[in-house]
Amino acid sequence: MKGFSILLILIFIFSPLFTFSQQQQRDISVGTVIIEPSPPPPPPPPPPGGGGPGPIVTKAVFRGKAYPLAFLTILKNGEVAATFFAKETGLFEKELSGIAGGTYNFSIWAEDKEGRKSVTLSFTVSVLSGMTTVISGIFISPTIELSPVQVERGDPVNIFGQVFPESQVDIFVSSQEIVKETQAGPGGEWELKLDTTPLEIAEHYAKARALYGEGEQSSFSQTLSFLILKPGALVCKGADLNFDGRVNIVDFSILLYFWGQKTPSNICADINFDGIVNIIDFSIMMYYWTG
Ligand SMILES: [Ca+2]
Ligand SMILES: [Ca+2]
Repeated sequence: MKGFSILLILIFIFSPLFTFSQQQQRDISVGTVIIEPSPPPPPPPPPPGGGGPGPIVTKAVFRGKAYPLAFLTILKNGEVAATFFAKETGLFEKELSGIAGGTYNFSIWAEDKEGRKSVTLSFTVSVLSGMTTVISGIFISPTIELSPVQVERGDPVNIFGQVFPESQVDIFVSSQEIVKETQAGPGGEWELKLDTTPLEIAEHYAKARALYGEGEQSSFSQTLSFLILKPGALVCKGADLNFDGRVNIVDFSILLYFWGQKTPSNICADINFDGIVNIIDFSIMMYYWTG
């Protein structure tokens, strides 16, 4: 959201570029500072009953990039104002009519074909009475998923999701700053097989951002966490140190054998993988005790 705020500020900086055409149409670009050309204005509605001025129509038009056939939701002041699907190209356009002039807080998010959600973009727009306000350049953030969410160091974590087709996707991994890049396919799917060898044994986070064309940039995706475990850790079965399905005196005797050892040769004896076999491992064992 921070990046998005900066972009909104940029929009204000670039506000002289907004076109206030003679055809009562106003264009606002959201998500990037690219001002898209406005389509020709629709012909004026035929006057009812012939003669007299037509009704004053106030409209907001939302236009931008999501994923092929993404399911989009627009909120107006926190309430659902429209739901619709993006085109197969990933582009979308939605017109909200029947709204009064005024300042609105609009939000928009997308759900991809797997039900994963983008982050929600929110922006405040002044809709002028009797005009069509076009909010263009909306670039919905990528969706993101991790699999598996815990691995032994050295095993890959697949990071994937959906985005506007053919976008470049930058993946940011923290707490160690690692930035990887991948390219989305024609269907908008993107994937990165992250090599976890350089990562510390700890919890890490991943998020993604998309770039398209010349400088169009989405906001960040949701941030997801994953856990890097010591190699061999996933082989262990918690407090069941001899893998017989029970936690009992046999496991306790194994624990005692390695008691006080740092990095024990039986890595499973260090049940919580904190580097030492001690009272904490014992209390975990008591918790899972089956007798
Ligand atoms: Ca056992
Ligand atoms: Ca321990």
